[in-house]
Amino acid sequence: PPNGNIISPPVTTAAAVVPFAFGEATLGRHLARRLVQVGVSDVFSVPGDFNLTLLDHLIAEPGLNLVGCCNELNAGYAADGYARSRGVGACVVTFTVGGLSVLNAIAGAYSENLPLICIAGGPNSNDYGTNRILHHTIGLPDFSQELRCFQTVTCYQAVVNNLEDAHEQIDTAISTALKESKPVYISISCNLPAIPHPTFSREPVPFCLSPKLSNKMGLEAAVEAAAEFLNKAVKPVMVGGPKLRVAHACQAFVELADASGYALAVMPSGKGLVPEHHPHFIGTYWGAVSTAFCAEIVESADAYIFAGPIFNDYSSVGYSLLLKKEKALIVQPDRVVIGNGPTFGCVLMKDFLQALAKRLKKNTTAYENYHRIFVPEGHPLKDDPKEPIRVNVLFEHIQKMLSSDTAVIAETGDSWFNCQKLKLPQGCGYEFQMQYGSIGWSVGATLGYAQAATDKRVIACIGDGSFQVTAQDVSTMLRCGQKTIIFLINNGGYTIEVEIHDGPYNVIKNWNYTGLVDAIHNGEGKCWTTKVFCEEDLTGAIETALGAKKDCLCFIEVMAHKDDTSKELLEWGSRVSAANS
Ligand code: TPP
Repeated sequence: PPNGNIISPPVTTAAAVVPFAFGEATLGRHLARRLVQVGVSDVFSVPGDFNLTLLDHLIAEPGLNLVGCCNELNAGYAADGYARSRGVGACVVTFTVGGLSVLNAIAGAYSENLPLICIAGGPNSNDYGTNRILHHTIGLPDFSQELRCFQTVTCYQAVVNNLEDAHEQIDTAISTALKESKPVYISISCNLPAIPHPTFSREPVPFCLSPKLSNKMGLEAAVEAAAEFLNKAVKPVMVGGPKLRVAHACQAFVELADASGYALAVMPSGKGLVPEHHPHFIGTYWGAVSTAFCAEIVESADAYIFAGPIFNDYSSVGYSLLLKKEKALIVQPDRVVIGNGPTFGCVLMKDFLQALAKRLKKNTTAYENYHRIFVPEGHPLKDDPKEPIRVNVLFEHIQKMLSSDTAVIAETGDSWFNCQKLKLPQGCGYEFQMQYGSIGWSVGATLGYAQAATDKRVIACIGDGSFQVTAQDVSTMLRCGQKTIIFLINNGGYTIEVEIHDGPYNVIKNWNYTGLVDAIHNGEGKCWTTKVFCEEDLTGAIETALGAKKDCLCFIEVMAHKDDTSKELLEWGSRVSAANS
């Protein structure tokens, strides 16, 4: 695959699971086996009395590892990070207090089209229909509050409070998550996980998913119309968006670029889904904050294919993109829209791109012109290596660390802009949460991603404000023996907010971040921390992280000036601010 995080649909196989011994065909084991069958081998959880028996049955499943997290929000973020690498993730929480705590992470996974199975221990099945008041609720005889909250952030909800329907409910929930690429909610009554039932076969019956198919006539008509539209263009370009992932169309997108010769750009939120080593690659298209010469080529094209875009206020830089609808061919996971003209529904992106590749005339004009006019970006000025570190120097060093054996996790904040400019080598993973942008996401997501992508060393770039939200789960990274390198950028505030609209609320209390991580480490697990004040410190720290401490979680606190931002953030901030007012 072009990049590390380009995943195939989860494989459903019965090979990984073994027949249950007599009496083991319980609801809990059935659920555990189903998780393993769809590709989940780690479940992120926080225990509570409504889910304890369920957890017993999950850990009894040989292929399943339970990862205890410090809080439910991080467990949800970890399942999100895991799903980005594995194609599906799962977390287990307790009734309402756990459920409401994980909601924000589930909403984020929804926004990123991630199949995430959120399992909550629920009330005793005998309590349904009574007017009992349960603990962990707000004190009303109503068990539905948690469910009602999940209805807005999941695509399917199953309340399993009887054994007769449990098999069907669980299978429908899991298959819906995979089909829709969205989170689902499964509540399991706390008294049921240990009970066997004839519907839970002792044999590992495979999990079946019916594939989505394109409408054949619609596909042909869409390809015909698109070919006509594009073959008369003089300098067409292609731009990949974030929904390439959910459409499983990354490879088809590249094949189209190969066949057509078109220039290839990526939207900021699609970074990692389009190969940056491809000869036609021209950079990130992000309006006024695009990488050098990319916006000029895209906006001056006479036709552009946007595959899986999301145009929101942030990706459109405060609605300032210079695009024209009549020049655009928009390909979404299941539909194609051509200019101001027709829309073709029930057409899958992957099928469409593959069929279109056979119909386009070769046109290399835009890409060749990009090469003709392109002047490479400069390098940061050389300072005395003992001068206070500058953020652009930091990222120049991070760039050199990247390879197919690494993956970058970028937290919301100036890291969005600094990481966006990293040129990803083939196979280097890249993840961030641009649509939802919930600060603190990266700590949990790093935990989950590293747990899933054991072949990669994760490099997380996290601002101090974001880290303060979810720092605890560095603890779980250590427990799991992860070797992530965390760059904590200590600039004393919420800098991205400063550039949108400043006030005293954007200054945060300074922490001793390495001291905090040392306290969490507490002598258990492999951990190395250091503070970096100048370039010389940084080169030393990176050398150690990649050398003597390569088997450790390495936490590098970079002391940056509070006004040291990327130039893209300054430009983007003023445009978003104008759109907000
Ligand atoms: N709360 C949540 C959960 N998510 C948010 N996005 C915000 C608040 C608003 N917000 C967006 S970015 C940001 C805040 C508070 C500050 C991030 O600061 P930091 O992590 O230090 O990164 P920097 O901007 O300094 O690079």
